[in-house]
Amino acid sequence: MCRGKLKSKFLGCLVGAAIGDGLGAWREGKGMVKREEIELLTDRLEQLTYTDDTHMTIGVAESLIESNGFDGEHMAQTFIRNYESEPWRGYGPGPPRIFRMIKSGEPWHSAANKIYKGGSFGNGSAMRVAPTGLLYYHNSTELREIAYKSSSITHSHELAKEGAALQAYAVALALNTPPDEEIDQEAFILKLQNFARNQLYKEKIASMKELLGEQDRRQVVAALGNGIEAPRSVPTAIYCFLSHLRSYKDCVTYAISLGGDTDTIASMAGAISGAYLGINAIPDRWRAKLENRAYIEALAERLYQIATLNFIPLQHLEQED
Ligand code: F2R
Ligand code: MG
Ligand code: MG
Repeated sequence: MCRGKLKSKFLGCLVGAAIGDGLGAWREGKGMVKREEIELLTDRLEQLTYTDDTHMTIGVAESLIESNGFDGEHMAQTFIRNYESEPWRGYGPGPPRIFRMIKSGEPWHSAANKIYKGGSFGNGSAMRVAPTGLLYYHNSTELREIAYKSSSITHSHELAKEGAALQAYAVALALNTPPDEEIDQEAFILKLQNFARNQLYKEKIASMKELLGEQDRRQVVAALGNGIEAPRSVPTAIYCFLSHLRSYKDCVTYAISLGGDTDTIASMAGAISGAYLGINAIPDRWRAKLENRAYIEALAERLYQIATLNFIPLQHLEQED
């Protein structure tokens, strides 16, 4: 893959995640909706304002860039700084409580154990993990380790950490496949199966395979979920991508049509689709409406520079075409 294509995929991933969030935010917590209605809604919106999903994704990217890799204290302080400057972004209940604990002196690596039983298994750490999938796209061991650690700042439950790692891994798999190369859905699912360590996720991934080609969206929601919990949204987002491989627009529109946690599922699906197809696959009229687009693109470019400076595998080095 040439450098230009790889950079386009980094941009597609972060911009794709933010647009999925901004579009999906209008249907969060609501039921299923026809795809035509989503099209009408997107035409009416003047600006795509993003929510906590993108706000925290920006925080992960900023911290990975400023620290040249993962630094837990730095990332926690970045989340706190961003939250305090824009607390109205629609955060889940858990993270603000954790931010207050850390500000009161609780270490970043233990605060998250103090909420819920066994820590949170909400999807808040998977929804923000795309920059980790980008930066560690060449090393799945490191990718898992950093996904777990970055999750544990706010979401220390095994299901949240595993959900974040799976989402990051899906981003990396998509990034590693040239956009003009067909993704083999079954091979992609097998890689996810081999990567997953948790039984519930293994079962959900097995369901994905059975659902490919399913026309009834109710069956998809019944099997995979559309909720705020990581195991009821991460597999759904990956499925939205796998069932709409060739179109970013169809992937994100389908994700929103499933109802439930639509900003988050569309954001995670959009991150994977953008990482596969690249920035030019995202409709211009959507890109033009995205709030803070120049900054999000600048973060993606910086991640690209760091990731490729540190590592470009030989098979990725090809002449520009
Ligand atoms: N907060 C929202 N949406 C609500 C409305 C927003 C509105 N439009 C507005 O503008 O105000 N969306 C965002 O939150 C989700 C991510 O949440 P996160 O960060 O995971 O939060 P939390 O609190 O950690 O977990 C979410 C819920 O999951 C349940 N839960 C988690 N762990 C649990 C455990 N161990 N036991 C029992 N339940 C557990 C709880 O109900 C948590 O509240 C995204 O959708 C984002 O878009
Ligand atoms: Mg949100
Ligand atoms: Mg949400």
